[in-house]
Amino acid sequence: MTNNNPQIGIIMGSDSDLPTMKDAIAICAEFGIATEIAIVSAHRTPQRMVEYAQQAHHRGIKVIIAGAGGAAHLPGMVASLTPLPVIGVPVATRNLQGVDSLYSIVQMPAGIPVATVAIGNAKNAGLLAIQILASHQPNLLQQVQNYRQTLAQSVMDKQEVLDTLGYEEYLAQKL
Ligand code: RP5
Repeated sequence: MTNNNPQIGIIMGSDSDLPTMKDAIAICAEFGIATEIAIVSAHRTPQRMVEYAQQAHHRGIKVIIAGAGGAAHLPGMVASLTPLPVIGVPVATRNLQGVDSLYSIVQMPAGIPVATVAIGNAKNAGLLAIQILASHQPNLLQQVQNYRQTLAQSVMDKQEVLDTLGYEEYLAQKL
């Protein structure tokens, strides 16, 4: 699935990462940002990974979001091959719950950074990519400000309900 003139590349090591990575795709769509989505495995398709990373900026991609689980070499290897900023998403794993993915992605050597989000938090990866684009796109910057206002408003709405119901009834309604 690829939109016209994508600015954000969203890649993942396996289709099994898609249930996690869909949150990055969705938030980019919410902001009207065109994305390019691809399965690129560091281990199963290493040559494809090299080509993707080396060519992305030539196609107009500005930020790459890379999700992977387990050994999770994809974000770091892509970062080593592209001048673009790379955001890594550690995907949760069955045996080690994604701690393995997190440690693998976050522990980059000096000189080749990967901005790593929390385990499974592809939405934040999407938001960070949007904010990187927004730093030089005033309209997008305003959208980010608006988004933050909706977050703040949702907290105030909850406070109002909490004040009205009291905590016990509030909890009962959430169950
Ligand atoms: C990694 O191995 C992928 O990113 C995925 O998280 C994990 C398991 O892949 P599958 O065996 O489900 O294809 O490379």
